[in-house]
Amino acid sequence: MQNQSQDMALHRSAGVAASGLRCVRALGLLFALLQVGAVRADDEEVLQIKQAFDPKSISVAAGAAVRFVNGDDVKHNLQSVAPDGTRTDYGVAPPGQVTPITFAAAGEYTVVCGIHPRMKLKVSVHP
Ligand SMILES: [Cu+2]
Repeated sequence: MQNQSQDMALHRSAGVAASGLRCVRALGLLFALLQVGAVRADDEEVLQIKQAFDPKSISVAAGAAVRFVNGDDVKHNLQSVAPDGTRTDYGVAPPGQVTPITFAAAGEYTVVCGIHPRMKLKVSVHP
């Protein structure tokens, strides 16, 4: 009889431990999602993949930094063309390199690759 109640207590505590673990996992996932959200909000990321930008257009607030991640196995170049036509060259990025570009003023920018002429990204910078 005593053994039976001990077993019951053991089962109950195992159940509590399992649900506690599930709770911790859920919190971890929520935290990860919040972190992704935080990154997206003020630090947009664009992937250079298969000799294209992914996504092909983004919208960011003035002053936001966009991280360009070379996810290809070839070198890429980054040049931003401002609304007034001013071109800024950010050099050549080897595979895996992350290049941040800050868009200070509002307007429609284009980011291109000097090595692959078909690579184009539209950046709408809002105030
Ligand atoms: Cu390229």
